[in-house]
Amino acid sequence: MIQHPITMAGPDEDAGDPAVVVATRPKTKRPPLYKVLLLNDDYTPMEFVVAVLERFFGMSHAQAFEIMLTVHKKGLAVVGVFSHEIAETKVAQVMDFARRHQHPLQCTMEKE
Ligand code: TYC
Repeated sequence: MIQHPITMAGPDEDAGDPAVVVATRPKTKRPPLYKVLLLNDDYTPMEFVVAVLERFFGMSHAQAFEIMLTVHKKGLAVVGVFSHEIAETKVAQVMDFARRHQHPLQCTMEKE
């Protein structure tokens, strides 16, 4: 590497020099968010899906019914957006609740 003899510093020439201050940007990257998706199937009763949305996603009965119908018609819907840890917990809660009631309901998450 060619350096101008007057203006450029050699390797680590400024190291520890109290007069050299380098500006830094405090880069606070927001943590990624995850969509929780509910998938349609032919067997899980509509009322069960409504109950899931009320219980685990804090929806009103009307809201839950509306989202359930969207999943039923479109095949899937986003039912919430959360941090990785919360999304993982929601998915586990839904999958466990469905399994315990012997319904094939599927719930997954994906990075937004
Ligand atoms: N398709 C189901 C039925 O007709 C209802 C259903 C809705 C199932 C949403 C799953 O995520 C779901 N009984």
